[in-house]
Order: sequence, then structure tokens, then C-alpha cells
Amino acid sequence: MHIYILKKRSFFIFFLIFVSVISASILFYVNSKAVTTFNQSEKGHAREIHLVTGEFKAKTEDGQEIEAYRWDPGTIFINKNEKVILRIYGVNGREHPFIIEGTKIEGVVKQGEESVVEVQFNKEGIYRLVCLTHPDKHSNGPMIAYIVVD
Ligand SMILES: [Cu+2]
Repeated sequence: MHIYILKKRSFFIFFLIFVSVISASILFYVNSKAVTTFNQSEKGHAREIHLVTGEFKAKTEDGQEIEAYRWDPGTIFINKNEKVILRIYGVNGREHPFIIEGTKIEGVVKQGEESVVEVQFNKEGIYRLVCLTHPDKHSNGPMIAYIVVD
């Protein structure tokens, strides 16, 4: 009887430790994820820029349908070394896989979803945000936005 109680208690203690370890690792995981993006003190300085995917459509005089997908706005301005969060919401078009030329940044914007991209350019220049599916007028583009870093 006595042994049984002891076992029960040690099982309870073991369970408590187990739960604490699990919740601690979940907390750590969530926190470490937050740190890799922006920590609290830096977050206030990161500027958010919102973009959407849009579509122009028209019918030509001879009845031909033409269209072009676009990033909107098509030009954004960022200061050199400024931390910026791009929030790109997919409105028109199913999927837009993109790159930012001159960087290793790539991603996909899906319809109805928001893609979040953190950028910080330490070199001035004009960087092109290019949709790989619609890069020019022959592929229902040009879906190119210009990131002016000054
Ligand atoms: Cu596209």
C-alpha cells in the first residue's frame, strides 16, 4: 500500500517535470522563432509595407483579351540599412513565385494569403521584385516591382 502511494506520487512528479520540460521547450521554440525575425526592441523600428497582387484586363478592338498581373504598388522606397517587412497579399492570380534580384530572397504569394518577407538592404540601388511566372508581357506580365534603396 505504502509503495503504491510512493509510486503514484513519483509518477505525478515525473509527469509534472515532463509537462514543464515540454512547455519550456515550446516557449523556447516560439521565442527563438521570434528572435530570428525581430526581437521586441527592434520590432518598433521595422517598417511595414503592404503590397497586393493585381490584374489588368482589357479587350482589344479586334476582340482579343489581354491581361497583365502586377505588384501594387509597383515602386517602393526603402532607406539603406532600414529594416522593412513586406506584406504581400495575393488577390489576383493563383500563385506568384518571386525573387528579389541581387538578393537571396525568394518566396511565393498565394491567392487569399499574405506572404511576409523581411528585407534589409545595405547597398543602395534599384532592386527588382520579379514574379517568375509573369516576368514579361508574353507571360501576362510584366509583374515587376521596383525597390528603390537610397
Ligand atoms: Cu505572377
